[in-house]
Amino acid sequence: MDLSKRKFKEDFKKMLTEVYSMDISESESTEQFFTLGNLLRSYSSKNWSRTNQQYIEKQKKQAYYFSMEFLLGRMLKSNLLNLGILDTVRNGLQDFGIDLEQLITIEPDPGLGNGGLGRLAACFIDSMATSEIPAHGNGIRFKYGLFKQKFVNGYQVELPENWLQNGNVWETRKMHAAVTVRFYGKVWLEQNAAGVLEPHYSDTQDVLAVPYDSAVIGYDNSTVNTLRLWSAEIPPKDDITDYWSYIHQRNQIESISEVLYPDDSNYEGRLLRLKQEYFFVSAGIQSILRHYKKMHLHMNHLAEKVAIHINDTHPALCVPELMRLLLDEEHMDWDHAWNVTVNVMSYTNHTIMSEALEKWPIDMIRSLLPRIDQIICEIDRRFTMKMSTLFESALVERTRIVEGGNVKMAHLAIIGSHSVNGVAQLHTTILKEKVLHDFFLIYPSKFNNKTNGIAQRRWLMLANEPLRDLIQRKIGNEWETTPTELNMLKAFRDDKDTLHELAQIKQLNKERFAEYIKQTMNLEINTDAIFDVQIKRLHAYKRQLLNLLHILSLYFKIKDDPQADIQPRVFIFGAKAAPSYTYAKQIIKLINSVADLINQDRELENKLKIVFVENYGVSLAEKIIPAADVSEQISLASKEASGTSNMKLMLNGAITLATLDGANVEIRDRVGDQNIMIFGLRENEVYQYYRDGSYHSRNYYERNPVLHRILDALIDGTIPGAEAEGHSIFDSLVQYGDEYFVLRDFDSYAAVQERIDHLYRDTLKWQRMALINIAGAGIFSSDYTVQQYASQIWDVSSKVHPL
Ligand code: 7GP
Repeated sequence: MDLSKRKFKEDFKKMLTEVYSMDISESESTEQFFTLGNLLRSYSSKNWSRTNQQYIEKQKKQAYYFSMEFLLGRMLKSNLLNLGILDTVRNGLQDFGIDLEQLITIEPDPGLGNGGLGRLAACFIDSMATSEIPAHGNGIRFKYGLFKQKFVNGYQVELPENWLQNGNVWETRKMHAAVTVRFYGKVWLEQNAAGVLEPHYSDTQDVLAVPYDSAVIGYDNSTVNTLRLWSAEIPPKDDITDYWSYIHQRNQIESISEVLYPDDSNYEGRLLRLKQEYFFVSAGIQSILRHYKKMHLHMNHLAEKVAIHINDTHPALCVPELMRLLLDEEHMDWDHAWNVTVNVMSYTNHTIMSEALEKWPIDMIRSLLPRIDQIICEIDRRFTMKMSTLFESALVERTRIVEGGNVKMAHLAIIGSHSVNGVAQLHTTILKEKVLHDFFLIYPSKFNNKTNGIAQRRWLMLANEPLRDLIQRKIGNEWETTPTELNMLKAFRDDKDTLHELAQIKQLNKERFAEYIKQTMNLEINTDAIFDVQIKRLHAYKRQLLNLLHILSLYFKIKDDPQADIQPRVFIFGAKAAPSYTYAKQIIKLINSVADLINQDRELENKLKIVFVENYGVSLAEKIIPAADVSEQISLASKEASGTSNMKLMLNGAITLATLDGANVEIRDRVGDQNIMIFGLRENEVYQYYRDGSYHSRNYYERNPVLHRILDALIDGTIPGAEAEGHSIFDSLVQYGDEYFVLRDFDSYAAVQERIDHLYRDTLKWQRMALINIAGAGIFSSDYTVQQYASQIWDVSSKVHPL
């Protein structure tokens, strides 16, 4: 938008007076933040209503991204950037003596997600608006986001994250768009006067779903889409007879949107979770149909105007819920309703971890959602009947929805969708050949790949302004909207000045991060050291443990020979563990104890440090990633569906140290073997071990003296404070088979780490690799990913043609 500094300053002063009756000199950061937030809302409001109007007028097909999680991060700077007024506002505020960087910290970091899946959803909505795709987010307005992590004595402690405490400046409550969601009760079918079977309900518990809408502002265009998050409330009543039972009921209802479940890649079959899933699914679909009806088209044409995306299985009840509405409210017959439903729905799988696959006890569904239960059973009956004529019975049994008293949500999502996609090439191949092979035999054409992506606006333009400036000076700014243009940077691969500048920028970012760590953790880190970063959820398959064992090997090397020629390192970890995931929490404690051991040792000063940041989330990622030299992507091959921190780190010039897992494979293809550090078992070797059962981790402990010594350190008191954890982790690796092949991959990991140690010494060579990584990262922009979803899955328009 066009905005002069003068106009902005006038607007800001006026808004401050209107809202707070204050002068700038009287105002504090909080008032200033809310004033700016309100101002941005007013700047984008016209485009927001115009975008909606246009969608209606042109009868545009719209996509709705249903996701339990949207891990947005702070929105102030991102909105300023997308509106094109970041510098104007920064300068205007400066004239008032207000520092924008300080102001942004007033905004809480909305942690409405666990990890990759939720952050992907946030990158996607940004990219959808930027690519002018008519698509919106639909989710839950959790009162409490993902817990706040604290370390007490090295242990993870979880505290509530009350992000809404001071209100959310970006949202608008839309009472007129509220809908009712029904739980429990009895349902029966009765013929009406016209002879049509109609469902009747009694004794239901009704919940009012109230939407809170936020603007999703496109970058450098006039598109403003909507993120709609639902909040659960008690429906208004004017006949309250028992006050206390009313309060009780109210609390029970409000608990539905109270708190995000903190499990990542893990399934817990709790009733409240099922309520949450149905709640936002039913509310979302009801509101979509309400909107659709404004176009006065027959329901048979729904799929021509509406696409609904099921982000992992959490919203899989979309399938029976749309069926319910089409059958019961719109009186369609089953076959037509089913045809519409399948054409509307599409589904993404985000993990192959079997513990993440949702299965709900059919009895739980029957009591909570009696009509949905009937519909699921009927879908299942028809599926098995039809498939029995085409496939062997064992395959039909394996693929049916209701089995062993459980509803398999992935099966429901696959059967009820026209498209099923994985999130990286390797992941999709594994789905087709292994995890979902039976379904691939039944529906080969449903399967497709959409490799994940990241929003380069947040992860480069905002997080790393010095790098952004350098890129702009070298190749202009075409890449901001056509990210593969970053390729042009390759022309500078041998340009010493550019490479030196790159090195300087990295150094600056490292110094900034070091300063932050000094302030927040009271820890000094050597900025000449290699900053070696592993930031992601704590999960055994991601193998933070492998990283830690290698750190211990360096520790012993230096202790044995204080003069050892080792490049100084700072190992940076950020990771939350699910509160019920004991093993992951033990690993956190162990890392913290090793950190204490190393960080307090004078002999290691400036050579080795561990920084385990508390409460890792989007805002911390924005500080860490620009400062990273090495990007640890070391999951056991076949286990990480894609990964997205690998893309963010690469875009910021870190060198990837990786197994050939998830999207690492595509990163390797992009930058070439010379510019990435690959190690470890390949996916087919892992499966070979599974088949022949020939991996015996104990042999590695017994036969590899380096490993032997490191593993003994876990149990012989070398690491004070973590004796119990050390024993338990030792046992998991040596005694109980080492499920994720940590010991098997150790040597190959350590060897590559040593190569990194040498490579880093040659600054030009290192920065040349960094430059090639930055140049190659464009293809991993979520702009391209959503453009492919738009054209290949949703069939909705988008501005730029897909690659
Ligand atoms: C994650 C995957 O672990 C990660 O590899 C991928 O990059 C990301 O999704 C986005 O596709 N999965 C989750 O965050 C998750 O909770 C369980 O999966 C359903």
